[in-house]
Amino acid sequence: MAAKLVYVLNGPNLNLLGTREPEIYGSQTLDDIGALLVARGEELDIAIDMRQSNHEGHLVDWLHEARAEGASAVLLNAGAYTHTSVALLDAIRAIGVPVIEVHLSNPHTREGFRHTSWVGMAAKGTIAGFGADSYLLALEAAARL
Ligand code: CA2
Repeated sequence: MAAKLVYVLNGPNLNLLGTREPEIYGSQTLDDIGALLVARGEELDIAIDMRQSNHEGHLVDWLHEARAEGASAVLLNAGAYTHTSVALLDAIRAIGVPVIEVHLSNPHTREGFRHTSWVGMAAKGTIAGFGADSYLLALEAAARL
């Protein structure tokens, strides 16, 4: 059994990764990124539990579950809910597990509505703009917490 457990939660439309808009989000699928995380997790002695949902409430439930399961950190790419969801902000504050906000793109170089992050108001930190590597860099950060 691995020494640590890290949840990797992905929000709406990220199931489409690798199929559309590769100029913004890259050509790797979410499964490709999951495989990279599992491989790096093995080296770091971290088990990865990665999920995606298009439904806000699922993400809230999974944040609660991360706490119940004793996860040491959560990597969260909440997709567009990043910019709208007080429910995710409240959940992150409630669970007491460090959440690392992850984005493939850099929202600050994009439309103004992406410059506000409710997730970021409660996150331990944010890694954005490095494509699939954002997830791997966030896992490195989680390993050092
Ligand atoms: O850059 C990121 O990771 C985002 O979280 C992606 C979200 C966007 O709303 C955030 O502002 C930044 C959008 C995810 C949509 O994913 C797609 C993937 C492939 C094709 C179309 C959408």
